[in-house]
Amino acid sequence: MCEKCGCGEGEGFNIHDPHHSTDHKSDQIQDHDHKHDHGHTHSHEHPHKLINLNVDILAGNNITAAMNRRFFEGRKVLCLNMVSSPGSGKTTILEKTIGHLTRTAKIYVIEGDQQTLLDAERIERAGAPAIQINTGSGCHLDAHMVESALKKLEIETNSLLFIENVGNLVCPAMFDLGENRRVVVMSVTEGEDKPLKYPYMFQTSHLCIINKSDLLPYVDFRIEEAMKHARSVNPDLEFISVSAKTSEGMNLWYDWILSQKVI
Ligand SMILES: Nc1nc2c(ncn2[C@@H]2O[C@H](COP(=O)(O)OP(=O)(O)O)[C@@H](O)[C@H]2O)c(=O)[nH]1
Ligand SMILES: [Mg+2]
Repeated sequence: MCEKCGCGEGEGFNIHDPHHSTDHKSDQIQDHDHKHDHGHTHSHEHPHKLINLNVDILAGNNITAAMNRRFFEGRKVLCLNMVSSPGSGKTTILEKTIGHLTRTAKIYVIEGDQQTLLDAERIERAGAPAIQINTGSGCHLDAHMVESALKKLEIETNSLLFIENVGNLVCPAMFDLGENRRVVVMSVTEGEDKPLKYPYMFQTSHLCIINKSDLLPYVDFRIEEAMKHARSVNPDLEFISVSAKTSEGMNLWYDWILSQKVI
């Protein structure tokens, strides 16, 4: 996890508003100061130092996440953090969801990727305002990045905010963004063992969407087996099986969103 790969040490990140795409100088925010003039060498450092640093980073993240959560409460915004491995269908699900729910609630999206504006552009084409955060070499969004994006989005009350996290089943599990619910998307092409291999993501999620059900005839994926594995790490996890391509099951997802009591 993050204390091993060092991703929590805070890279600079870029935040883009596709509405102002002519602004080629898009705001660049350095989220952590990285001075290393400790005045001593590192040769005798105790390995505990690495662990302490990560505790501090997560504590700082949690404070900002709590502020984000208060912001959502104050505006009656339902914030859903969508997490998955790359390519499981998060953006496709969001495109369909925007098309279906946009008359019911105002919808906003914060997109997280290491590079490119591609997903934010897809979301804007689907009809929702989007802010793209590029994390550079970073492998997750953190609460501070979301706080920065919120300042740009000007979210109305009683609305719906989706955060599409960086595609990664490991590090995003560690970072509370202040969301109301975490939704993990797995697709039937990824293998039914993923909840066992990446348990933290499934432990910290409220809903598991199993996507690409249209491909079930072509892959060795047993939905019941995947659900059994996921329940073994999180007995409270809810499940919805969908095909974002054919829209099969998508009504259950829309109903689930509207049943969440925040909006
Ligand atoms: N067959 C099938 N393909 C899908 C489905 N959902 C997404 N895809 C495809 O999977 C690929 C990755 O989708 P994308 O939404 O970009 O995934 P993300 O990386 O999680 O945002 C794209 O080629 C999509 O068209 C689905 O339900 N069925
Ligand atoms: Mg995407």
